[in-house]
Amino acid sequence: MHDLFDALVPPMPAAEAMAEGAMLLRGTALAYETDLLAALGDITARSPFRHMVTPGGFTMSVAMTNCGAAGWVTDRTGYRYDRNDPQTGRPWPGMPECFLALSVEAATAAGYPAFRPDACLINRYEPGARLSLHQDRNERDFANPIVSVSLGLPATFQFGGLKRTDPVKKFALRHGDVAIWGGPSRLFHHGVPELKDGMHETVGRMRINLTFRGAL
Ligand code: MD6
Ligand code: FE
Repeated sequence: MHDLFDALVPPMPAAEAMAEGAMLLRGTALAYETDLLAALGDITARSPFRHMVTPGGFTMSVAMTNCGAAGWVTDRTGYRYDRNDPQTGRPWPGMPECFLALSVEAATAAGYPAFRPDACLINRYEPGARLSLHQDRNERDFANPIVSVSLGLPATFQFGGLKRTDPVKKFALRHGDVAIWGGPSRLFHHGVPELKDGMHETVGRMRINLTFRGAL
C-alpha cells in the first residue's frame, strides 16, 4: 500500500536547474547532518564566527569563519584569501572529511566530478542578516564551481546574471539543500535577502551556509 502522503504532497524535484551550469539539489546534505554539525562546532571553537568589515567600512550582518587551506576574508584593505585566520594568527581549521565528501558528491552530481575544494567559507545568518547582490571572483581559477550547502532556517536565494542589473530569479533554500554554481554561470550575481525569524529544530535560530571553493 502507498503511504497516505504520497497522494497528498506534490513531489519536490530532487534537482532543479537554476541556469546553465547552476543546479539546486534538494536535501543532499541531510545524510551528513550529524557529522556536519559536530565538525562545525570543532571549527568555530578554534576560529569563531566574526562580523568582518568591508573595504568600504561597513560591518557585515552575516558572521563568517572558514576551514581549509585558505579562508576568505575582508577588511579595510580589500577582499582576499588568507592561509591564516587574521583573528588568531594561526592556520584555519582543516577541512573535515564529511565536508569534503559532501561537496565532492554534490559537485559530481551536478557535472563537476573533478572538483576538490581547498577552502570553505562558513556563513552564519541570524534573523535580519542579509548578503547583498555580489559576484564570487576572488578565486584564482573560475573553472572550479562553487558548492553551497544550506543548513537551518530557510532563506531566499536571489540569482541574477553577469551584469548587476540583469533580472533576478528567486529560489527557496532549505535545510539540506545544495546549490552548485559553475561554467557559464560561475560569475553570476547572487544574494540573500533578510533572513526571516524562526527556530530550526537542530540548528536553532539561524541559517548556516557552507560555500566550498577552489581558491588557491
Ligand atoms: C548564502 N551564498 O547562500 C550565500 N556564492 O548564504 C553565496 O554567496 C554563494 O550560495 C557563490 C555560490 C553559491 C552561493
Ligand atoms: Fe557568493
